[in-house]
Amino acid sequence: MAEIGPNTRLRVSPFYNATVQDGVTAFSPYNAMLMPVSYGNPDAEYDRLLNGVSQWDVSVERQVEITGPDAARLVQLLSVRDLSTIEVGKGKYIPMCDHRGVLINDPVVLKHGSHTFWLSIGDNNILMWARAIAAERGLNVAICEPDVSPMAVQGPKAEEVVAAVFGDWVRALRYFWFAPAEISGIPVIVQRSGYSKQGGFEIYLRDGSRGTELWNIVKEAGQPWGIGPGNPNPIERIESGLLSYGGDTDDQTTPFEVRLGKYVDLDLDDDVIGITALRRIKAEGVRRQQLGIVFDTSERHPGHAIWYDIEKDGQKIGHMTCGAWSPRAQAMIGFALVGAEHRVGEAVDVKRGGYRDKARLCALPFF
Ligand code: THG
Repeated sequence: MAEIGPNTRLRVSPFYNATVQDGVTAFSPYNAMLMPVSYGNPDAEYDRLLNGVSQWDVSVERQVEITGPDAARLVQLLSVRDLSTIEVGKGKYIPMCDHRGVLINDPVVLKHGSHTFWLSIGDNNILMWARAIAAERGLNVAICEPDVSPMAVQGPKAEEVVAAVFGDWVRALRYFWFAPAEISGIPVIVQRSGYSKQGGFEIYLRDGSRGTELWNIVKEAGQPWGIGPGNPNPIERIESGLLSYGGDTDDQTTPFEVRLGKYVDLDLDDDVIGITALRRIKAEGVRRQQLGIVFDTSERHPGHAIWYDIEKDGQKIGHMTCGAWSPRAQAMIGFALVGAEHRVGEAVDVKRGGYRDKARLCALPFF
């Protein structure tokens, strides 16, 4: 088997050595880094996330730091969600669009002060985008990628572990709120957040030279609750209806098509990038929608759906953008990106390689 490993164009996570020590078996490229995606035991990794606690290297969630007198202005120009009421110390999930209203990222924004923000980004170059927009609009800001690397601690026992490391004050943190902290002199930000619906925290490491230390502190503290390594879980996130930008979206996808319409504020100023396009799209009618899809057979298929065609009565109506065997549903499930005229309950076919599987459209989330 050929190898791909860290090099000058594939940056190393501060937790890389720790994840290798913990038996990582597969990576996926993301923001020019390697994200661990398996430790070789998918059933245990899923079980830990649902019933215990799981530790993830998500340093690929890079931060774009925007500071300066026009920082708040720039962040609002980049986001189609209204940020006028966001408080210092709180995060918010914000769709970002290009001038066509097409989704280009769905970061979590963290407001550190009236002139300091981080965009915690998905897989796309927002550093370059933010700098270009700032320059074109003549804004007084500084933009950089700081030395910050998130680690997620997710699952019903995550709070016990994070409280054991940082103290009981973390129990009072509300959803998406964050605070600076330190452990053994390692500077971090602790936030109640994360890419799962099982609860938990993200610990943003602020000194990349201390990744192994931080990883081992959390691992040690989590032993009483059976902590183990994991990653943004492909099964749980489908069951929970969490969007994967770039996985479930293409170069035409608007926020309306993928259930992010509730985070779009159409009465924002016209200079917010994408907002005039989104108003027009909304008025003309949205073409596609994201629904769930569940296979009729309870047979467990290997592999993942990669934009399999979905047909109804022999006509192509869209794509299955992701899929997994769900232990909770005891069925193959996934997301369907189909024409807006289709309805929950409709019977469809999925063309999977040489096979044709019978399936049904359903509501999201599954759980
Ligand atoms: N955490 C942080 N940064 C991130 C991610 C993260 N950057 C990249 C990627 N993940 C961005 N994508 C998401 C997708 C979903 C959520 C967060 C980031 C999320 N969504 C909730 C939901 O859809 O129910 C809550 C949204 C809300 O109510 O505001 O949490 O995981 N730091």
